[in-house]
Amino acid sequence: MKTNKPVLLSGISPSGNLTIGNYIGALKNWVEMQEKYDCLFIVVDMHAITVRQEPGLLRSRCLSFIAQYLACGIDPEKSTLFVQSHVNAHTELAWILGCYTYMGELNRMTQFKDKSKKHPTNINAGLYVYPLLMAADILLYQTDIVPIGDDQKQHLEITRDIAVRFNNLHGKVFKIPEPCFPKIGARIMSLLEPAHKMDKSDTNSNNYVALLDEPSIITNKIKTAVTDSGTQIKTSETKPGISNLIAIYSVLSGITPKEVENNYIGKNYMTFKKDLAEMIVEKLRPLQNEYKKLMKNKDYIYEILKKGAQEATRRAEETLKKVYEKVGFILPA
Ligand code: ATP
Ligand code: LTN
Repeated sequence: MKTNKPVLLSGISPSGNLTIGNYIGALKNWVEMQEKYDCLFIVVDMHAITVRQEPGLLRSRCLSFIAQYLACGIDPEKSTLFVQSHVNAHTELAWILGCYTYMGELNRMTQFKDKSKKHPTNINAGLYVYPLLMAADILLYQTDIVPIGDDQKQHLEITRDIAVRFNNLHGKVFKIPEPCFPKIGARIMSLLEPAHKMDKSDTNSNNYVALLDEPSIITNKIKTAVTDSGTQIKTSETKPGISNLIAIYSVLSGITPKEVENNYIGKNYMTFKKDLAEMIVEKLRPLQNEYKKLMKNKDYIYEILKKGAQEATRRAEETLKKVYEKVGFILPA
């Protein structure tokens, strides 16, 4: 499936429930970029186990995430879709990259600090070296562009730093990837705590709208979402709650935040929230129907994953071989 198009790669970890934050920050853009780029999309199950997972649940969630990628519009004929643990080269390259990364660099990662606070009894080494595995995901495929939300900025920067360091020592082995952030919605905030980002592993499910939430649940969650004091439907730095809802409305309906504000001049929060909930329900309905159909045909999903892993392995091995040569390993005869 390798073409002359620039390579685009991104991944989501199969933890929690995919949310409209993941959709807006990642999936929606992936779907739109499939025409212009040679895309690889990964369910990064190895990243997921940096936080304790129940094995059976992880397995079914991984399959469910793939079905949700497909239901959102990822086309397996155009893009390579695969599960991280199916391609050995990711962990193999991650080890080598670790030998080209300083602890001081890893110590600066804010996601590590945040997750350590959230899971104080399980601050494991995997969580600490998480950025190395992400760097391997990206660098193995000579990736040009990585669409991500705002929270992943630092991980992309460290990937670039490691790649530049390796290339300076050994010659041009890795392409230096560029990040790509959505113009609106790079950071969708939590519904009840709009100072924090919407998080798919949040223990309080009222903080997010999941892609698979029932209509009545969506309506309820939007109804109880925190809005700020005042009555105006207007974006403002001092009003993170309503600003977040306007951003969600804007991206999902395809109109600008300004147009949303103009449509709601003189109307109250309740009317806005009712319309927003209806709009989300309608937007997610076709996706949910497609998801249900796909989950009835798991053989089809396994077939896509098999093809995806074969294609990804072939491409990843090319880079890994170059790396092995450069660092001085004897290649098997
Ligand atoms: P977890 O809570 O399980 O760590 P998460 O919701 O942060 O998960 P990730 O798997 O870390 O999700 O992210 C998948 C993709 O979705 C990334 O590109 C990330 O930047 C994007 N993303 C996650 N949350 C948001 C958000 N609230 N707004 C915009 N983009 C987001
Ligand atoms: N760390 C990312 C998920 C991720 C990723 C990647 C994103 C793992 N590997 C490669 C882009 C490219 C996150 O969103 N938590």
